[in-house]
Amino acid sequence: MRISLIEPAPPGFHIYSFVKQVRLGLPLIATMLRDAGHEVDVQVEVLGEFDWDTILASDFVGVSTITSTAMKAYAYAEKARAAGIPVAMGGPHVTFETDEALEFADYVVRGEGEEAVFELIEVLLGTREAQTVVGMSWVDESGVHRHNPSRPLLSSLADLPHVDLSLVSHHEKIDPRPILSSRGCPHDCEFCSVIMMFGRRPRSEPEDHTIESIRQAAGSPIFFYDDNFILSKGATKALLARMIRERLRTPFSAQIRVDSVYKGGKTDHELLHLLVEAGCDGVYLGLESVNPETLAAFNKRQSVDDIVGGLAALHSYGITTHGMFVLGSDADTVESIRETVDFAISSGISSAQFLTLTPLPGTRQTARLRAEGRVFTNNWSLYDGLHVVYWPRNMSPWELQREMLEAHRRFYSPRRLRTNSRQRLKGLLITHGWERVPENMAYMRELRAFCRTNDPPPLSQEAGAWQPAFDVEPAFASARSDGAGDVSGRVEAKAQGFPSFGPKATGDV
Ligand code: B12
Ligand code: SF4
Repeated sequence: MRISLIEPAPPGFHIYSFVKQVRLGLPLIATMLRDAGHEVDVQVEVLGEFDWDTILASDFVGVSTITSTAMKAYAYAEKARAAGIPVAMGGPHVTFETDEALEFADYVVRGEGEEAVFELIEVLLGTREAQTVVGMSWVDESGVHRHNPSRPLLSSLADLPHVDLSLVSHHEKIDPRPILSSRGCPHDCEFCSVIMMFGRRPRSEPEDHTIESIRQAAGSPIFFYDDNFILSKGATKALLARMIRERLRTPFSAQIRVDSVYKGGKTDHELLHLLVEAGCDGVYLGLESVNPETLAAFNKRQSVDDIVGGLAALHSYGITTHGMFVLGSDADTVESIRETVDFAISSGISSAQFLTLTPLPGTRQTARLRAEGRVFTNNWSLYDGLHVVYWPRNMSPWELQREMLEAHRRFYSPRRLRTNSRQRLKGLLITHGWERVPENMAYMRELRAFCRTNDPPPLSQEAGAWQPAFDVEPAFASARSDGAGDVSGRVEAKAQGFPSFGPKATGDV
């Protein structure tokens, strides 16, 4: 079969607008399909414009999406479908918003797609019945949405091939080189969609496999995509020691929990030493907040002492830190947000993102906020952490929006440019630039007006009583209609008034 797999770029200007990265699901599936004899290409919009001639000459199109790219993904799915090509969608958004996605695609693969995609191809070739593909949802001849039972997670990652990034158009732009050595995380943060998608029983690939991927990177900088690179200290230490032993020292960055290097007053010097010796030059830390009540509300199981001690330990070994903060928990006030920003400024972290809490589909937190009637728009293009889309408990959405922007303004103030000037200049340009983009200015005007004319939903609402508040939903029509482009008015219409969140037959992957 001739197959095109595509991933849309996030709409608008974003703190990640200059990051040239791909999610690895499509390149991995492409590698497997190519090895099985299919002709496959992967197109990722952040790397370059789509080649629609190639896409529309395919026998099958697969579209991958997260929430912030969903509106574009739907538009692209419609475009391919209008050309008579069968379309399947996959990724964390459509796994949990399956009925919505089936309005634009013929098939939705929920959860992990490595096995399901081969069975789907058999369906397309007419050798298999759609209802036998576990983990797939589809539209039957009479237009009814059918949801097959969920597919269990892959029991092991050992049999997966090395991802061949050369299948991705413009792959030479990808920097740093991504490696994913594990899936899932044993923790249980309330806002996290990773555990809903990839599970709480972490699965790591065999060490040999990771070592081979590092070898293939041939000294190019690496970014480990693992949601939690230090899942098991023993295994991570063994991997790092082997990198050093086999002279595979290479600059790399990874996402870790700050309490991996410092917990309860104890610093893990051995781990820090190995990280540095193996080439680790930066870590991404989900610090979230220094408000202990926020950490507890998120079920983060990380103390402020862990944050302070962990940062000091990392900095003492010369490892740079990117702090990822989430503003707007039910325990947050304007004051506690400002304290978190004060902390970020004084803590010595090199770069930071202060994103607003975002009710991503599939999480416990989202179910709760929706049930409480606090999510006021389903314009997914706004779900990038830079737009407030729900009612916080102790402030208005407008106040939270203002605090988020002010947090970036303060962290990336021109006065602080002296220290780590390259990183800070980039941050300053992005965060100050964001507020000057016309569509963002229009969004902020609309949000402000919305907060002036609407009261927060009563706190007493029972869980399960969620009703979409269409009467108060602002259209945000001016914001982010760019994703729909010239493709379909239906997608734009969706951005302005989504249908209700019906009961989901899916979401239990
Ligand atoms: C790398 C990464 C990034 C990179 C690049 C992302 C990019 N190009 O979009 C950077 C750092 C830029 C980034 C930024 C952001 N990210 Co990010 N990121 C990731 C990360 C860590 C790894 C992605 C990956 O390779 N996964 C592993 C592969 C194997 O999974 P996969 O690609 O989803 O594919 C599998 C299935 O989904 C399925 N599948 C997927 N597509 C398709 C298509 C078809 C046809 C089929 C059959 C199957 C299928 O099969 C695949 C194999 O099993 C994930 C976490 C995670 N574990 O996935 C978060 C994640 C994708 N990011 C997330 C978010 C929210 C963001 C941000 C919006 C905000 C933020 N928190 O910072 C920003 C902005 C990104 C944007 N583009 O809008 C969320 C998305 C959740 C959601 N519902 O939207 C995730 C899941 C993490 C989380 N917090 O929950 N991110
Ligand atoms: S530690 Fe990170 S990956 Fe694990 S559940 Fe919490 S937010 Fe998700």
